[in-house]
Amino acid sequence: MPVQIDIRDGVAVLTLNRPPVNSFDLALRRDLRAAMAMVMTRPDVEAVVLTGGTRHFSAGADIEEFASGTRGGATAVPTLPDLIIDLDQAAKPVVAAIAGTCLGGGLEVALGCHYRVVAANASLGLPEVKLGILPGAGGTQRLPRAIGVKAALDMILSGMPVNAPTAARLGLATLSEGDLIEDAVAVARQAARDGAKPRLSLRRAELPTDAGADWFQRQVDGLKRPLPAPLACIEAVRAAVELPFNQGLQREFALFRDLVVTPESKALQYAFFAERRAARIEGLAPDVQPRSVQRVAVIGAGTMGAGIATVAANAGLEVILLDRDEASVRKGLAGITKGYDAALAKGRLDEAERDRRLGRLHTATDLAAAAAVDLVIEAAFEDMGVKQDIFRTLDKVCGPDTILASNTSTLDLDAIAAVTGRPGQVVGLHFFSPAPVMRLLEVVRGAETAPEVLATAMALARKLGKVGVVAGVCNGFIGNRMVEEYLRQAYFLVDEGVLPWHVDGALERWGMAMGPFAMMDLAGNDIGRAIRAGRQAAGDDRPYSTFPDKICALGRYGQKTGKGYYQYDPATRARETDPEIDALAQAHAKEVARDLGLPPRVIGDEEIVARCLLALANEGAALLGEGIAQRASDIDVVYLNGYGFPAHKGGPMYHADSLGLENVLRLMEGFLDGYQGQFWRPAPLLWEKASAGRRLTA
Ligand code: 3H9
Repeated sequence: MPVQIDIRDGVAVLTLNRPPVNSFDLALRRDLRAAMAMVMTRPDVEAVVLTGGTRHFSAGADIEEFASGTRGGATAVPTLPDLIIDLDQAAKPVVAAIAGTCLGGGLEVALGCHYRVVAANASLGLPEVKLGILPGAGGTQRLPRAIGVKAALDMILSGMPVNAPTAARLGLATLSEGDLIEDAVAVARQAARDGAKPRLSLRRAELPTDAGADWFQRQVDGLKRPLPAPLACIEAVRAAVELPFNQGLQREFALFRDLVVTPESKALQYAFFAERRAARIEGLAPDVQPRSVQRVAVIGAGTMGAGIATVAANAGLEVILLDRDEASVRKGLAGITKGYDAALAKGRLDEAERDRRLGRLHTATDLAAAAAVDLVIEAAFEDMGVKQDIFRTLDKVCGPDTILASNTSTLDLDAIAAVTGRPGQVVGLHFFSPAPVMRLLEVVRGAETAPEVLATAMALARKLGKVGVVAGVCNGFIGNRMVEEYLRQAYFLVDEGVLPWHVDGALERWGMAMGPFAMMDLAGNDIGRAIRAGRQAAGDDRPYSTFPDKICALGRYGQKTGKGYYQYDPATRARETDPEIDALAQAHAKEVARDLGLPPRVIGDEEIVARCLLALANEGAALLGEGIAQRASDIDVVYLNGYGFPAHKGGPMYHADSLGLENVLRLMEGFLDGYQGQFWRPAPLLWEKASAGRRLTA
């Protein structure tokens, strides 16, 4: 049964039992309504405790229902708001006993209860804004009444959960010191004795007197991006302050219904499920189990290696950080310690936790130190010879069950695996920089990678808090192979007279976190040059703009040298346009125009965005067709988590689908006659799907 009922000496304990996460689908809503009606009429029940087990009180409304329309959907009766009104209006006291996640509609249910008691592992939040919606079951009306308007809007706009001590400090819940259910039952009994049923719906939501009349407008002005969901969140909380409770509820639900069908929300809902789908490995036999990974060695104590070691230590793994000499490992460890100290200073970490993490980090200068680990992650210099040497040695010194992983971003994993006697135990783990921050982890499956090893790598990604995406072997795997085409177009645009800041501006206005030139300044223009040189050496003779090499020749490698396509404030790293770059770009475009006889032409934002993004989608379709990615949505997950693609646009493949593949083909056909038009031949899969009237992401 979705709701289990246990009557304990006058208190009915209702346990939500809808695996995996107690999301409030229609079945759970109906069953909870029936259970509530039943216990309200039973004379031997004087109060109710509502709980959800130890891991998930509830993950909120069932997101899958949003897409399924009215019948059986989020608006089918009883709706979540209906159910919460039942709880609020219940004649007997209702206590929410919360352990684990209590999110979205789950927290709204708890807010509808008269009391809330939380276990130490509780995490409470209203993440709806991340799905492009707002809390539509009273959250925007009750939370401000529970913890004040400012704190409530903060939680609603950030979508970030609070932990149990914070919830207690905010006055959202009482912290259970012992057994959660026993404590909640005690609260319920006391309330029954007192006849107390404090209802948030009867409280007022007021702004503090010092907030000022234009407080809500300032919240709107302060939004990073005025997307529909955050705007509606502010409007709904304003209604909590300005309208009677019931009218506020109606306003909120009307806003919810409008939001749930916006393109932004649909893209965000898609992204939510795409991320979960990415965890599944196609064709994996059900009996394949991941191995346990407790001890890892990281080879290379540079920025990437130290970052990976940090991620592993943070996740509770024992780590050996290895490099050729003492000075290098000491430098790596010092960097890690500095990072922890900075987190400590910002209050993100306490001293005990920092010391625990540092205690898991060990250093060594001999690869033999990796003999007994479960997994080695090589993050040495990006050079095939260097990597093959390391793998040859590792193969000799490591135990037969040790998995050998490479963090290569472009090199042929199979050629690395081939120098070992255990190619089945070799896998790619391509972290993105900075490793502790970036969520993406490309898990590269070599031709011989054993299913168990792949499953272990994906399980490890989850343990490390990363989003693992399986990729096949090719130059650049999923993300960097596609970005090459994106950058190619960006540089071609400069060839045609568009200034770098204009290209970046157009894409950033469209929603990218960073335009391609700012991105390369961050990654290092010398790194880009080395990758291009590697490709050319491997026989890639496709045309490329000479502009980036000209910039590199000036030593303008990007942020690390203070200058790249922009100039950077040494203290703040704030970027500024540089007249020198404008002049260079103009001179470069003149040269190209003269050499190729190009007619002058004005290129606007629309074309810039279309060319850069469709180059991504076309290459994505190519690699999907080749089987490098398992599914189109995995490609989107890569771009959303590794390349600053805006989540509310769903990813490059979803974006192409949103435009309509026929329109995409039409646009590409238009570019075919333009400058370097040969790059606009549609990938066979794109052509196929468009012709069949299908989508890439279906
Ligand atoms: C809302 O509440 C709206 C209301 O305000 C108004 C209504 C009128 N629905 O993430 P996991 C599935 S909006 C449906 O791997 P974890 C998920 O797809 C909701 N399905 O586990 C996966 O399925 P599968 C606001 C859901 O332990 C499985 O559960 N709430 C939902 O790493 C396991 O998920 C949120 O935004 C859902 N709500 O993390 C919270 N949640 O196995 C969304 C999960 O088939 N959820 N599933 O792939 C989460 O953040 C995480 O899932 C959670 C667990 C932290 C709960």
